[in-house]
Amino acid sequence: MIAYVGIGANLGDARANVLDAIERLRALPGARLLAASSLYRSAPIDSGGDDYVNAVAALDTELAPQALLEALQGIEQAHGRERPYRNAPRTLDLDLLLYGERSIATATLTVPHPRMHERAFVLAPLLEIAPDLAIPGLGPAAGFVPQVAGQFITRTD
Ligand code: PH2
Ligand code: MG
Ligand code: MG
Repeated sequence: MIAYVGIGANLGDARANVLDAIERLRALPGARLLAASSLYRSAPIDSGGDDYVNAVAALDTELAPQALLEALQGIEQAHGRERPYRNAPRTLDLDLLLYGERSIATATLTVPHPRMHERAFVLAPLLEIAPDLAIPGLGPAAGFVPQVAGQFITRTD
């Protein structure tokens, strides 16, 4: 199954944290890293603190969605992720954006990520590595770009 993972950080050395997360995804048992986007700097959306560093990775994985989620949470924990309040600044956030064409709604996991199409910090890196991608139930991801044109984001490398 092809899964897409959103990566974000705005606490500590955010750039180093995102690069390390990509390496940990590359090393993840049961998954193969197919692509990683460039790094982007983006203004916080519904969140305080510094600008974020964001990226998106594509994985080919045998892991079931819940197992993949737990693996992502393990990488967050390795970076000392704390959750003092919703959308608090974070050393590392890994969000399961898409899992194949599946729609998933459990107590712990909603896929597609419910706000991904409203966020330039997801769409820009996602479209860099998967320009023709469709979001299940919503249609082509590229179609949502005009609606996020007001959100500050810039590619950094
Ligand atoms: N993540 C959030 C909330 N707001 N803003 C930016 N720019 N980048 C993020 O990764 C981000 C956010 C919740 O996870
Ligand atoms: Mg998030
Ligand atoms: Mg998250």
